[in-house]
Amino acid sequence: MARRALISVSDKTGVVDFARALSARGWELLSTGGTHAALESAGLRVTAVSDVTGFPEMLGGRVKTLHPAVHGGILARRESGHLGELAGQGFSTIDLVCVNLYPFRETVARGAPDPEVIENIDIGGPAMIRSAAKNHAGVLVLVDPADYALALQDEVSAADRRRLAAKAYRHTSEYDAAITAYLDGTSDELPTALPEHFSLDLTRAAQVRYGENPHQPGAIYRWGAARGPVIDARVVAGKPMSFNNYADADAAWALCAALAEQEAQTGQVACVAVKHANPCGVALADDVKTAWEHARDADTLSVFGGVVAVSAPVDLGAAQAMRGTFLEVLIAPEVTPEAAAWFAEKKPDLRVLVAAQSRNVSVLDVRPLTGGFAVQERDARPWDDLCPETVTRREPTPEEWFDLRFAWAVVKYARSNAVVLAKNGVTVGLGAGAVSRIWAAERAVANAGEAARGAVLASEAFFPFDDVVRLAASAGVTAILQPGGAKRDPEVIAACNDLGLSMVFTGSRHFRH
Ligand code: 93A
Repeated sequence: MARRALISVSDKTGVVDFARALSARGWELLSTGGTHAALESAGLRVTAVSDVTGFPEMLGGRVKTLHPAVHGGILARRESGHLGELAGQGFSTIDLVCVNLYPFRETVARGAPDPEVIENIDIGGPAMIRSAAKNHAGVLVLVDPADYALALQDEVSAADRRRLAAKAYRHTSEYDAAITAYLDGTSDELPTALPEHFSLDLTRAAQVRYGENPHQPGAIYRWGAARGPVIDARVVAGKPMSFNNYADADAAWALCAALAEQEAQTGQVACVAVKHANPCGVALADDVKTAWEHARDADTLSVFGGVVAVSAPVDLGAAQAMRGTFLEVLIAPEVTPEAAAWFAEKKPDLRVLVAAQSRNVSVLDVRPLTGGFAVQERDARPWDDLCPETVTRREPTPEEWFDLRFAWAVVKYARSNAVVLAKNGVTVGLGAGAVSRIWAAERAVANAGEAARGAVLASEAFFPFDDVVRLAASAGVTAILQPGGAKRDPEVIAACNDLGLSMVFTGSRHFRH
């Protein structure tokens, strides 16, 4: 007897081709109303599920496949006892279940009224998926068109069947999690709530020689079909990318993208130098060459061996300005052929990457834990989301406001505790990854030296004491930005007022541990 495939899909993409391929391999096709119509109109021979169950679809489609002829056919163990029982009822086995569910999340996302959302809770689909996944020893379960090709093979291994079953349960549990969030009313307050189960659908995106150190194996992976500016960058010159190069280039490019609005405001371009995942020099200037020179000069020591991102095309002049500095990676939206040729000849080790200017890539931030990992949505909160409020008698000047916003963007990309000093769109001092806030501030002030005079200061988290204010004032800093929210805020504000500084509270903390 022909093997039977039950196909019931809301999203009909690719289903006709798949059904045709199954049919050509001798499978009998069973299908629910809409899918049946789609397959039949493509010229395929399909049996309606209602002919299998002997019942019409009812309650406006709420009951289509919820019938022993369907679930018995899926759930029967492929052994004489169950098969005999099935035959006794006049039922036959179903050997493949291909289902995608009512578009519940999409219906919620477009703000549909409640009755429509409720109607889009799929009952029969998940039931079939779960039945088929339980009986994966005898049934193939497909919830993802990417697996259609696998199902067309003559033999699908037991390991693949089990993998498909796990994927199926993950799929239905994510679906249930979305329904739960909607009914709990949490979807509005927590639009970014992460699902209870992730699809760990990873593919190797690049091979690296080793991990952070030569004795650690490493590799670069991609989440699902996600594209990333660095993972997918074009390498136009230089050696192969290393594990650390990927990490630093990603950090540099992300910060560069975060400065886009301020660039647009002033018609400037950005240059970001990163060392060990922390920015060490960041500058906005009229052209790439000047931006690079300012970013370099912000900390000529640390930029050695750094990774540099720029927001505009690199021409020969800009390339030549990098002559005297040893850099690991340069990443830009474009590199002119002359500049690429110059790099290849004069700096053959420098990896030169051309990346797409994807601005709002939503990314997950993953931290390793022994035996698992912690995951969160990356902190991509834009400036426009904040309500910055001056809490001192003195208001920042327009120039200080510009620099405060710039320093805020930079400090978000530095490891906590972090303090950034900036002046005229250039960082002049940076303290990052310090275990106490005052140490981060001391580092930044020492780094800046005389340049701290007239600079602004940004901190990614609040000040527990007024010590940072006093240090900043003695170095010549004139305005400070921080989230606020500490117990001693009144003392901190009073210190600013005494010393003639402006202070802005953003209300938003940006830890990066
Ligand atoms: O309303 S349901 O929960 N009741 C069912 O018995 C049932 N069986 C399949 N929804 C049901 N389905 C779903 O119908 C499938 O999960 C699929 O998403 C959709 C396909 O419907 P059609 O083939 O009519 O377009």
